Amino acid sequence: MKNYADLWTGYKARKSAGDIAVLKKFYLSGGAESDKIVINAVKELKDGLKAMLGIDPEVVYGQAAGCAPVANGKDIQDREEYTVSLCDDGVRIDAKSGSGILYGVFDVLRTVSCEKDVKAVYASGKKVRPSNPLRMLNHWDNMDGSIERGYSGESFFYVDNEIVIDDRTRDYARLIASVGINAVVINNVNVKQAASYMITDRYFDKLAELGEIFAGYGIRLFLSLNYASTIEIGGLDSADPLDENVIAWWKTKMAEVFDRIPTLGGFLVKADSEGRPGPFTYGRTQADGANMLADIAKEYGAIIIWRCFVYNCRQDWRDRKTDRARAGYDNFMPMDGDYHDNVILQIKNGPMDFQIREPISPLLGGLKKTNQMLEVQIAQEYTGHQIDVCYLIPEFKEILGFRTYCGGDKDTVADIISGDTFGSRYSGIAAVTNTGNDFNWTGNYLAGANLFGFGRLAFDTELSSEEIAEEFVRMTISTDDAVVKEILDILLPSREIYERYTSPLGIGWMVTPATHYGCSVDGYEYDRWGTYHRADHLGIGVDRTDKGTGYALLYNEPNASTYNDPEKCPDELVLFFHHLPYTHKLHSGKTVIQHIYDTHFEGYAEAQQLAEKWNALKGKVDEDIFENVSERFTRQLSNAREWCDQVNSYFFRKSGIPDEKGRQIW
Ligand code: GCV
Repeated sequence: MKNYADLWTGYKARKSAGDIAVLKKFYLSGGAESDKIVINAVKELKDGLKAMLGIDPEVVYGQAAGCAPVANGKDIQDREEYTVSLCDDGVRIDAKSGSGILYGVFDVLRTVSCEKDVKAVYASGKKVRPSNPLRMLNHWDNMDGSIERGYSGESFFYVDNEIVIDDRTRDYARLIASVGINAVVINNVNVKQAASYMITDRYFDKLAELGEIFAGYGIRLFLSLNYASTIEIGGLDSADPLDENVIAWWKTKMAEVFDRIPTLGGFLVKADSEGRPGPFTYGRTQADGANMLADIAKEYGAIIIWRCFVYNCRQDWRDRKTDRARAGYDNFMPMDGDYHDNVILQIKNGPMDFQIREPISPLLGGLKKTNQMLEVQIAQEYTGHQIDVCYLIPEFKEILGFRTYCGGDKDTVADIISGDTFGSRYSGIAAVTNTGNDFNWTGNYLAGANLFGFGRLAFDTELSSEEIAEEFVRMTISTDDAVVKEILDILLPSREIYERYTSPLGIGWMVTPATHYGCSVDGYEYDRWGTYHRADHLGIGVDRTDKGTGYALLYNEPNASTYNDPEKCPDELVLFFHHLPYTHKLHSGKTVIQHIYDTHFEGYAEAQQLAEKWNALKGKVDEDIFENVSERFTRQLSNAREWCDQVNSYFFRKSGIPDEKGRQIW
């Protein structure tokens, strides 16, 4: 008996939709029969179809006789794309690599699992090209087994500073490959203690084994790197990127690392951030640091992913000039074009830090000559700790759809990170993951929708939030139409509901310091982290206009003018950009203070409705799932009530303005 759930790779018995005879034979072309990814793909196909429909398909490699391919070789430009089509006596999957075959197989299994009509779905050939080259999960797992910002148990990669490889590891690779993930960083970006020794003989054998397991599912292994390894494990007294001894040390080290872990794709680096070491210590730029490592890694076909989350975390709260939101842009933009071609800048969104609502980082659409990827967070650090239901895919869709006006037709964030806008060699999207060793992997079973959804969206940014949520529900909870509808009605509005009962109008941050769960309006107000709401008895918000920190002007036009003007700025971001009186009228027609009251009362009431909806599903979904989510809802409601009452009371007491509707404020 496994001590973890199979989630969407559980493959329970399914009703056959339409004529399924075609599933008895598969023609695979593109990957070699002996390729371990193809071997895994075929096993998955056979296991999945057997469990769902009782079919044991025959698998034929190469061209099917009398069955013309829908897409020819020329059309298949990317090695991971695939085409699934039908022929007289079977299904064919055409690809250029084992990964393409694997993704095609998972496409078919998803179709069957969602009880869709196979013949209808693939009648005219379904060709899918991944939207993004890199589709990555970043684990913030520590080697002692803890997880920074983890809300679903301990790490399944580490126990007591040792790497664990077991059935769960293999099933994790299957699970994430099935939604299209092709890269994974297995250790926290805050690389300390034992993790600094990942690049030593102590861990090479296990890492090599892990890398092979992932490679069998088309996933490349990456490690977070301690920038000051030369000092911490190398015995040098410097980590200056221009120092010859430092460079020589890294040359020897990387030769050893790539020899011992041949599948390693490269490194993720958090430098000069929140106490982590970096090139600034030596008066060098971020580009100096990244390029030094990248030049050495290049020989091994590896890449350096360098985070842009560099800011002053020791700010004086009295200082109104320094603006944390600007920091990424100010630190990285001046060197656009200087980063070498195997460096990728990983840009956290938002520009502050994964709040429920922030504008898009101005580096996206600012940088034009640099490989870049977007970083989002499915670990619900500021969005409810996987206690509160918060389906994040609608937020990610907004980010991806944002027009940066960086020039040309292809100017959305999705265009940029796909590599299309600037013809980048490397690009993509990473999520700080929400997994742990809890039975259901993600703490709240419904948080699995974010893991599933991130992968699906990263693979195909055209998919809608609704489609993704529906696939998740059908594949993991129920295929009953009525149940599916109820759960979609919980998931789809959950992000906006969470936003309504927490921080208003883009201001963010009113969270309990350190844990980041629960309300504490002034928790960070007089602290060093650069995260302020600046509320007084007259108004609230941070002036980031040309008269304030100037942040709004970092955007391309017309975004800069829109954000700079409170009359044009979208309501949901207005306090991010402006300090406004409580009596300021929003586009909605409400005043700021009335908006605060209304949204908080509504958000709490809506959270109660979500819980009621879930409770009505008792007996209609698996008992374990029901109990898990039900228990979380109990905690969500008490959290939502605190947020509602504390925020409303705080602003009533500051402003002295009563609620127009006379509801109870404490
Ligand atoms: C991994 C925030 C989090 C930290 C995290 C950091 C980062 O500050 O609170 O836990 O550290 O972001 O993204 O590096």
